Amino acid sequence: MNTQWSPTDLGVSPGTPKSFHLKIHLKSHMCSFRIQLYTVPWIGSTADHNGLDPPPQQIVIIMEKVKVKLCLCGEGAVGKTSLIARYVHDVFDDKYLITLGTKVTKKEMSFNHPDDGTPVHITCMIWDVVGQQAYRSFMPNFYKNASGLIMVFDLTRRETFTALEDWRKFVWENSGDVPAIVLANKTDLKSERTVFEDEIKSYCDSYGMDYLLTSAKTGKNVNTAFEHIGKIISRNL
Ligand SMILES: Nc1nc2c(ncn2[C@@H]2O[C@H](COP(=O)(O)OP(=O)(O)OP(=O)(O)O)[C@@H](O)[C@H]2O)c(=O)[nH]1
Ligand SMILES: [Mg+2]
Repeated sequence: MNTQWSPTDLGVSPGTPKSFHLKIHLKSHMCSFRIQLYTVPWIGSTADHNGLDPPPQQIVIIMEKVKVKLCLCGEGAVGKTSLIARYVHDVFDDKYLITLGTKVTKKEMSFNHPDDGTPVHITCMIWDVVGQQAYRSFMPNFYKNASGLIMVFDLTRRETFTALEDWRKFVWENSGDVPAIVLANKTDLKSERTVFEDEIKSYCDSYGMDYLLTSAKTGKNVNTAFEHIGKIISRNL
């Protein structure tokens, strides 16, 4: 592209970065980019800028694909880390290893846009956090700027379902009304189930949230769940 712009044409003051969003509909898919414009002093010799005085400013354009922040919440040992591991690496481990602090996993997501069906590609940063209540006071900022939330409970432990409301309040108080879905996990443990679908539906309906019955162990509905929240996020990009 040979177009030449001066900093003023672009509304950029020298030295001040200006950033904005650009949605590009390429031939077959949509990519969302964050663009940053910087002006920097001319580095070449005087001859390079035809003897102009003062030397022109150079404009540097930095384009990077938008990263969305997807957070998980829910009580300890409900399967948050296992769901991420199943989705990102397609693995499952029976051993329980508490998540200490936070862990962020990057995943490129591709799906069709829920409104117009065009293929969408986003970079998703998946934030996993310890579910044990004792650690909650350390993480009020964890959910800041989240684009989406996955609330997880364990179908075999009723108290993890009732605790979802506390989690919802905690997250929404700290980061606003983040679009959320509920995952009823460990559906493979059929005989140990203590929470049933009508209660889950009634809870989710009261906040306009969708829910899915999942199993990190068998993989049931795991990809569908992440793709579903990805689609909800893409509507807000
Ligand atoms: N049967 C069965 N076990 C599961 C499932 N998902 C997770 N588990 C097991 O449940 C235990 C806890 O799983 P984690 O993924 O570590 O739970 P977590 O929610 O990340 O726990 P914290 O990090 O403490 O918040 C582990 O032993 C997992 O193997 C599932 O879908 N079915
Ligand atoms: Mg964990």
